[in-house]
Amino acid sequence: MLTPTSRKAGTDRYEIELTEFDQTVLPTSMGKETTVWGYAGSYPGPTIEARPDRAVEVKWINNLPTDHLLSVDQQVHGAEPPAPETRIVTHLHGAVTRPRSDGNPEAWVSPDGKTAADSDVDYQQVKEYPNGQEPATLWYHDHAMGITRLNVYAGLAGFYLLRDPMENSLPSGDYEVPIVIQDRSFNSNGSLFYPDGTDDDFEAEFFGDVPVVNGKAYPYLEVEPRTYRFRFLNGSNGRVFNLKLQNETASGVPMMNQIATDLGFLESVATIGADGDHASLLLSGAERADIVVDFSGFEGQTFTLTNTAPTPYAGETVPISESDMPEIMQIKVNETESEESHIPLSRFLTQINRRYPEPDVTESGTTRYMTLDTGTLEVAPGIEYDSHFLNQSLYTDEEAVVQPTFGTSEEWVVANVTGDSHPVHLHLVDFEVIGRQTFNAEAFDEAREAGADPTVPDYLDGQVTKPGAGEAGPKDTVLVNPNEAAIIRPAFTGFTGRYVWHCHILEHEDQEMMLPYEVVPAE
Ligand SMILES: [Cu+2]
Repeated sequence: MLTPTSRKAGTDRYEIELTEFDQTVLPTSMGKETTVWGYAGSYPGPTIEARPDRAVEVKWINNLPTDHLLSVDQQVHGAEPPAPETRIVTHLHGAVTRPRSDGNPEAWVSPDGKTAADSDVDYQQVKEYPNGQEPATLWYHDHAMGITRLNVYAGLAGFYLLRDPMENSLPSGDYEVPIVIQDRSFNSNGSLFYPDGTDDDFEAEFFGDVPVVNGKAYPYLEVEPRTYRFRFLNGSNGRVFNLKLQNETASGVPMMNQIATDLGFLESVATIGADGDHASLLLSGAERADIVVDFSGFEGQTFTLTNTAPTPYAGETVPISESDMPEIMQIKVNETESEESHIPLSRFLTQINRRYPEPDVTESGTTRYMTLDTGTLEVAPGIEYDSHFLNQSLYTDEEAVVQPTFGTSEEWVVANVTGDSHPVHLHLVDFEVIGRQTFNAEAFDEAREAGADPTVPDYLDGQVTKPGAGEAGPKDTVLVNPNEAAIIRPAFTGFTGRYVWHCHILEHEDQEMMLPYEVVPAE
């Protein structure tokens, strides 16, 4: 946890330096250090603690080397010369901020202070986070145009916990553990491996072969036989996780009790495990799940957090024997007796939800049909790369910028016309997942290729499937599987101005799977 540089007048101020350093990521027994990028000398960055309605200001200081740690593909939009190799802009994922503090991908800065010549949103070094929102597990990570996948992979991510004092009645202190799960690959000397980007195509999406949790490869966590609160975050570039506890020493596993989603608390506990609401915890890139687990009665036993999501993920899981990353981490329960008392979870949820009622928004009546697409992009005369898009548009297409009205909610139907699942993230807002509907992507795409100008609703089929219990809370990221449309209801409150929405597979985002949108004032 990070201590503010100063606290005054209702604001906690921090100065956080981004630097390159060596850290022991691989098991100590291997004796190899890994060069990473981090915040305040740490990968992942230090956890920032904040409370609702008390502002935080962070001066993000780019002291990284001018040469990137990883190979920059200059064919990617935003990374073309003369853009400096090393550029950063920090986005606080899930935060309600003004555009200039949002971490707009164009509002980057280089170590020597260069900024984009013609950015939609001006660069601002000190970012202001008003925290005027429901408590939630936020996280900060880099978002610089065209190199987000490289900057985050190099290590630029950390937790930001927006916490109400009422949460002290949950397991806290040593018994509350933020857990960011990432996948990484390593060269034999211990350095990070990422494809070098000199191929004659974009890096479609990258999956590492080593599970890294909170900056440690193949980790284990020792716990006492009591209740813990785990704040899970999938911080991978492209990997989806489907998580479950498995008992290595005896039979039986504790239930995982989910109390919050990306951006706030559930109305009631979602149970995950055998006979639970969900058999496993599906977590795509950038999604968070706040989970309470009771290890009492499991003294001396060892659990493995297993993963059965294949790569790439397309809506189906595999048997554990076929998983390419079957084990994420181990949890060893020791024999330490300790006192504990915490409020029943259902009572806590009732109380906290009463304290943070849903904000008032008017339904605008606007429904927007969005598509997740693949296609080709001409990177040089006569040279086409395979790429990913939203609404078959480029980031720079001004006509693709939708303009929701401040203070209203809209219905977005996000239809997947590709063969992979995509976690779709909107900046600024939270949304309700209304449900998912079958979408005939192949017929839609054929009609589109034939120039028939098809509309999404004509290819939606059957009932809307409601979200599962673990998804029935405030969200900022939603996974959309192939042959499916996700229906979400974003509420455009907080601030007006320009933000972005994008796929959170970072390689896709760096291609063209990101568009600006603009919240406009009510007439
Ligand atoms: Cu994607």
